Amino acid sequence: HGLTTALPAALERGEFFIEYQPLVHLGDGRVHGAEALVRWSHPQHGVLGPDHFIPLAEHTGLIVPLGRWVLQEAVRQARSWHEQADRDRSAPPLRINVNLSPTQLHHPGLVADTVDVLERSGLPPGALCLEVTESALIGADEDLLKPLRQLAEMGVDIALDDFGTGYSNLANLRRLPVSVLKLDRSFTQGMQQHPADPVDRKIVEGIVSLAHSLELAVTVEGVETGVQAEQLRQLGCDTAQGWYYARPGPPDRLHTLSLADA
Ligand code: G
Ligand code: G
Ligand code: MN
Ligand code: NA
Repeated sequence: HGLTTALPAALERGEFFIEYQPLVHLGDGRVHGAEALVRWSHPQHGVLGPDHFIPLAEHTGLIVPLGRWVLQEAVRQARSWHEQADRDRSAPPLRINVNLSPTQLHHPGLVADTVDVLERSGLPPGALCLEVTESALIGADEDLLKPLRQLAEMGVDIALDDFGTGYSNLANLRRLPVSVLKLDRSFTQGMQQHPADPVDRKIVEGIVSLAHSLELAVTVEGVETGVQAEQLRQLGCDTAQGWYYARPGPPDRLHTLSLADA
């Protein structure tokens, strides 16, 4: 594959950039934070989404330096939002979500790199949320969980991404150092009609009730309409993300959005 050999050079040439998609509180629509989503501005192919190069980067190991770059860049951006909010005495400080792939999870430098990035930026650990897919943690042993546990003890939030697609044992949740469930967008799709599909309703109700009893927050993904947002709010979901609020975009927009609701 031609892209394989191009990846390390692309990282060196600074061809990657990050778009930010807001997360909002379902209760009042205030901006809660943003998810960092990496893109590659390819000199011939134009802007490529993560599906075009993350699997390759995983396969070749480049995901480790690339992931470190994303973390550093996103954390620095979040720190700059915090500084703006301080200056404007406005909106509460925004939080930043960063995706971790399975290879990064297995990499021995994860905790040290994260601590280093946080310390150099001055962002409080509590403002960072690392997203790990549910499938990456299925059957995870203590060795794999230990770094996540260490990060959680420092105050970093760990979110279970694409939750509900991985067939994980719900009782297993108790064992994981996670504080957020990100409900997969297939559940959101089931909320398009009003009233929603009764089975989807029951499932979301059950997940929310279990999550809250374990003191986990629930974020819903892929919200595209007000009907979905309202039904998910009524079911007790805490925060939401999706095109209804905003598409992924440049970082400057986030601060403006959060000022607008201050
Ligand atoms: O917008 P979207 O096409 O950005 O994202 C597609 C997928 O790519 C999502 O599943 C998302 O979790 C993943 N992704 C986006 N950015 C990153 C990143 O920085 N690291 C990793 N590992 N995955 C990412
Ligand atoms: O990490 P994760 O798999 O959750 O990445 C989020 C993915 O979902 C990205 O590809 C992002 O562009 C996409 N996305 C974000 N909002 C919406 C939405 O409202 N609808 C759909 N179909 N996709 C979305
Ligand atoms: Mn994600
Ligand atoms: Na997801």
